[in-house]
Amino acid sequence: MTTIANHLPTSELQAIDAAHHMHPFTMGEELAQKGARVITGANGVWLKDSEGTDILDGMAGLWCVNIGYGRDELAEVAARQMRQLPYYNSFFQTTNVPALMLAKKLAELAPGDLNHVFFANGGSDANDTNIRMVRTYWAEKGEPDRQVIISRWNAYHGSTIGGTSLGGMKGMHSQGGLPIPGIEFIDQPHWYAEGGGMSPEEFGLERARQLEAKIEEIGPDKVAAFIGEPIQGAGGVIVPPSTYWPEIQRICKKYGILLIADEVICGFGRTGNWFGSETLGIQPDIMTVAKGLSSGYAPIGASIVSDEVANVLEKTEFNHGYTYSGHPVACAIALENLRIIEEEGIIDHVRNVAAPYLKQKWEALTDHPLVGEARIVGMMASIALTPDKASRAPFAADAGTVGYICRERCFANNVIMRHVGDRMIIAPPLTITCEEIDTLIERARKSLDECLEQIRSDGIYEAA
Ligand code: PXG
Repeated sequence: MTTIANHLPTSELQAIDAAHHMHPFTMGEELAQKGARVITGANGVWLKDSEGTDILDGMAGLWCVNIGYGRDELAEVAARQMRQLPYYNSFFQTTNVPALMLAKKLAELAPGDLNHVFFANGGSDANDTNIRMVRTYWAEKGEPDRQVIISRWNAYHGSTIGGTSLGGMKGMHSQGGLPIPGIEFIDQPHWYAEGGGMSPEEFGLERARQLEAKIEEIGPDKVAAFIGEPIQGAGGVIVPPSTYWPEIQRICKKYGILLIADEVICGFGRTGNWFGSETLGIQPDIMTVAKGLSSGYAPIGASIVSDEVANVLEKTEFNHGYTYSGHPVACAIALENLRIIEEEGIIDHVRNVAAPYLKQKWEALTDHPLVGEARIVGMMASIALTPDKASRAPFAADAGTVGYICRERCFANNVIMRHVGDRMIIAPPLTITCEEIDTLIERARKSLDECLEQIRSDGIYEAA
């Protein structure tokens, strides 16, 4: 059998990594000098690196390991399925049992009449499916001019050509000549950074009404769909004002455009319900799911589609699909993951235990001199770092400079928190205990203290 060489010295593993492994969203040269941290194992909320250090994973991998690491049941289901049927496709009038059972389960769990599932390998390619699906839907309905999808600046919908185009990250668009034609953007509902003197409620309405203005500008008969994350994740855990989603929903209904909720981060318990759409009061026509669907134990994503959309698509051949759509091993793992979430009451644990406890500790971080606001819904949370709490001012230094320093301090203190610009974010495994939350907060506070000390001594503790 292949030996996975955990026994090599760290420096050797790092040298091989630097020589051959290209990392996503990473400055290769800088990482090669520094050496990547080599993660060799994990259990619960704890990662272990090649030096034997235990690290508290405040990000559940990349927002995905909802049930925590080290669940043998998933390994066993995977091995069993590999022996039974490691692969078969669902292209040519065939199916497999894990795929059809998972589709049924997702139809049960998803809100409203979202009863049909198109499988993908992750969130990006599920969103690629959505682009082609909504455009094909309108063409089949006899409205082929309805091609435009409206999204939001600073949204994240993945990193394929389609996903990057739907996302509103300008730094991503600039690499590869994106977005593709027919994607339009409105501003994000980010009150803390962009709300100025408005109340959050006024601001939420103002941002939602940009959708109506954009539809009128493009022409209502040319708009296919609107896409949004219930709560923006990669953009910085931006919780929209309470007025935002109801107004978006009203506008989508008024113009008859499809609403796509990108649940890749918000799904499977993250916000305290099965889906973020339930927490935020959204009734989508299509949901994108991935990540927590398998708790990251296997790559899998899906589009969950309404009866209306599926009924229209059913009448044509939708020339779309991936070799691994409905992969039996990934589907079997996802089914076992959903069983664990359900039978172990993990969403109740979030709602009744972990989220209320974390909320209290997280919001208390606003007593720290660097923290301007703390936002949290369920088990996704952010804090804004600021040099001036009263004015919500950004730092004079380039956006992200202080956030990066803080993230480096977290890394050194063996807790994983991400930074997005100068916001620090967490999304730990949903199974985290109160004791582990205490450890997380202790390490976060220590990192904030050290960050403050460093920016003072670097002379960058000042407002723009
Ligand atoms: N939609 C949303 C809302 C996401 O958060 C994707 C789609 C794409 O999924 P895949 O499985 O193709 O990666 C995502 C992924 C970060 C980070 O740094 C976030 C994601 C991926 C990688 C990094 O916050 N989200």
